[in-house]
Amino acid sequence: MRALVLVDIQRDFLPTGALPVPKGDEVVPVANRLMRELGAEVIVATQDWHPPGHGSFASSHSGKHPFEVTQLDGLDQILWPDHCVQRSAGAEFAPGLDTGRFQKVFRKGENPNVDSYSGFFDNGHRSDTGLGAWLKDRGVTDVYLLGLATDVCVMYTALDACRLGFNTWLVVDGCRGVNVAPGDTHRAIEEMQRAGVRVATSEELLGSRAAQSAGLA
Ligand code: VGL
Ligand code: ZN
Repeated sequence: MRALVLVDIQRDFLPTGALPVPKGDEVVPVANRLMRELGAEVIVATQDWHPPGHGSFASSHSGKHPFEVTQLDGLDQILWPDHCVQRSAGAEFAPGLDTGRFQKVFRKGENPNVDSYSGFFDNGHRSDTGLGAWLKDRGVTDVYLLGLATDVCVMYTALDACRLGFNTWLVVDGCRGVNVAPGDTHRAIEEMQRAGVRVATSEELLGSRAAQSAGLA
């Protein structure tokens, strides 16, 4: 069983959003096409969903600025601009994203004292969103990941998917990175590959799918 997992494709991560990911809007048509054409039995999305004043926001720490690093509950924490505040427009899914195909949405980042980059666990691996068990209950063995941002939430979601024993694919053209430091996206892809994540383009995945159903592969 295959699951398509769309990570944090939300307004605040689009180029006009509060925490802009360059070209983040370009993942929307890739996500829509894969939802239509990949034939994954399971389609889910994650949604960054912070309470106002979340501990990952620079504005919650006096004298700190976005992209500085601090400590939060014993963990290194990059401080971000306020983003994806619960029920705000910025937390909504990207315009044009075909959310009607989502079977379930897993929200993360609700605990004000810890950030949650992965769609499976918080950054301290203390609490669980339920995504792993939900996928396993449905017999999912293969996870196809795309979304925003490659070097933050997509990477941590992919590393956890591998650790949980899913065959994990990164749909590389369906992701864009934030690149707080230049080269972060490149390094993130290498780190995912070292952990066992396979990297493919949507064309490759759809091509092999077409070849399979035509009996050619
Ligand atoms: C993300 C930074 C802060 C992401 C979420 O979705 O990649 N990045 N919160
Ligand atoms: Zn966040």
